[in-house]
Amino acid sequence: ENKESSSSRGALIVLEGLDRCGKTSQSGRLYKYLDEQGQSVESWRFPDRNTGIGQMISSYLANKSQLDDHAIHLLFSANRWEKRSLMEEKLKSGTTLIVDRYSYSGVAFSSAKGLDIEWCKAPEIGLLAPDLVVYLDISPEKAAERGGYGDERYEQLEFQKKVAGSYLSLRDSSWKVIDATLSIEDVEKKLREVVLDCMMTCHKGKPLSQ
Ligand code: DGP
Ligand code: NA
Ligand code: NA
Repeated sequence: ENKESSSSRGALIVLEGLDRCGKTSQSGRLYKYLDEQGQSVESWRFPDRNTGIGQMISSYLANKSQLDDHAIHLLFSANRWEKRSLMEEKLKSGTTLIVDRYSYSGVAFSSAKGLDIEWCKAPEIGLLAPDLVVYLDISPEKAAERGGYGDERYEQLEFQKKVAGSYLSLRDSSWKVIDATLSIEDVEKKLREVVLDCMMTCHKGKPLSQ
């Protein structure tokens, strides 16, 4: 393999967590920080609601359309697949991607509905493997107290409790877990630490994998 290109590629950094855990503001802050450091970095999110598939997902989440649980699961997955080649291109050209939700959301949310977990994982196989997964940890009860909760289909306490359980069973020792109930600044600081550590050490020399 070509050592040079694998050591100069960007890092694939994924943020996961329950709704209202603060992922979106933290990915914005992290993006701004890395960008100001002169890094080549982009902030992405899934679902990407801008594509045709993304618009179907968005309409489903807003309760404007109904879909079979398996069908919506596959649409979420397809939404990641349609961005895969661009993702690979960006990473290979040296751009670090901060991605707000990825395959773990797919598996956690759909298996929380009762779908078989192995069935949920299958369509994610072959997507690019993250270099770092950061889980912003908050209890479903605390998340529910935060503003804006309840606007979309999945933002309900009982369902989020199930999602939390699914995430717990998906987590492995490589995930970095940050207490999302700390102040915004403290979460930001801890996030920077794990991300800089990954960018300086863990993804260096490691080829992109699936
Ligand atoms: P967000 O834009 O991050 O608020 O995500 C929208 C909602 O969709 C949120 O409740 C999490 C959920 N979600 C994200 N990705 C997936 C997925 O792949 N499958 C399912 N079932 N739900 C997902
Ligand atoms: Na949300
Ligand atoms: Na689903």
